[in-house]
Amino acid sequence: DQLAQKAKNSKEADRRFMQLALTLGRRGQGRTWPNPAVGAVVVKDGVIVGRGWTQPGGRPHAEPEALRRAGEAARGATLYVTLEPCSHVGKSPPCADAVIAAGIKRVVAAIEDPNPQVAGQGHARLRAAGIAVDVGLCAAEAAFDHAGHFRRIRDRRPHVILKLAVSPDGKIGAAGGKPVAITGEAVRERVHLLRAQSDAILVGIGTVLADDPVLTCRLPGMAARSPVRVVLDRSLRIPATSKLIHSARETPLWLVGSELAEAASATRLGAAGVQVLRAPPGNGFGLDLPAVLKLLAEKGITRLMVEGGGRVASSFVAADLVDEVWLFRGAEAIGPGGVDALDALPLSKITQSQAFKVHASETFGKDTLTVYERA
Ligand code: AOF
Ligand code: ZN
Repeated sequence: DQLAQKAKNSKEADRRFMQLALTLGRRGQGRTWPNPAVGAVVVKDGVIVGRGWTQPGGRPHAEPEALRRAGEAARGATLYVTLEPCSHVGKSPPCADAVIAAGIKRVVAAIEDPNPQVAGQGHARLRAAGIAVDVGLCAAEAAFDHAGHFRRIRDRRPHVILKLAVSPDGKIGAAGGKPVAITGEAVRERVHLLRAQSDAILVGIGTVLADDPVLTCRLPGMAARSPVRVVLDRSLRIPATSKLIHSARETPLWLVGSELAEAASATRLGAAGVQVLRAPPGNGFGLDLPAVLKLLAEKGITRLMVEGGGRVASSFVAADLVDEVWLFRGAEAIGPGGVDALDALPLSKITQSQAFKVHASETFGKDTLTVYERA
């Protein structure tokens, strides 16, 4: 039983160190694209000797960061990493080689890298060098955190996170589209953090015309973590006076117009520092939504937050392009005549659907958050 107890303890320790690696990896979310935000921890004789995460822009990778901090202590140590160490010579040398050179004895990886240039070859390379490799610890959590990377590699589109803030009666605005406060300050802060953890944020032109939003992350000290702002603007009619246009030189603004939109508008917008992308016409705000997502993935976006309005939200849900839903619920009803969260679709398309299951729940004072993921 002593042996059994020892094995149990070491399993628990493995889990604890992997949890730390996952937490570290999340630090990079929203700023490592097109690369995944990986976390790594080096442990020697039960003591953490190095921690690392993928750096802004996607390089250096997590493992060399953790190994650099561990220095000589990495010799004979265990490396916990949230994604298979890479084996390809990309813009950086293979992490697997760095792990071998550092003298790591055992690697615990949460999940294999779906990138065809890696796809098991990183682990194979480590094993060939005599390193013990365990794969699969906290795999579900790693898959959730790396959903953007997986989706982009496998389906050539970003992982789509739909954020909705609704009243108890399922509305997102008062009669006549008048904006109302649905949720409180704590929710606002959480939403801004979610923006920072996203590569890009998308709204429809209707929201721009109605609310004139900025869509940046305005948490103290985190302005630089604002996502790329994307507007579905089929005929390129965004007002030159909008806050989005005014801030386009500080925080990237990409407008998606239809292939039919006037070239003159595109030229004018380009001069204002805006990038204009062209998508074929379709039925998501007049644009072909799968084509829009493909364009964004080609530009490197892995995690896309969709933040309104109701028509954009419903188009994404109807096209089955939503992977994760952040449903905030406020405490006060809006009453008849209010604007429905999903336009013509009932909210039960998410809350009562076989397609989604609850991933997590949280409360923010009187408000609540339920996160749904694909079932
Ligand atoms: C790792 N650790 O922290 C990350 C990895 O263009 P490169 O050379 O930077 O390689 C990018 C690929 O490396 C990326 O598509 C993904 O497969 C992997 N990302 N790998 O070992 C890391 N971010
Ligand atoms: Zn690497």
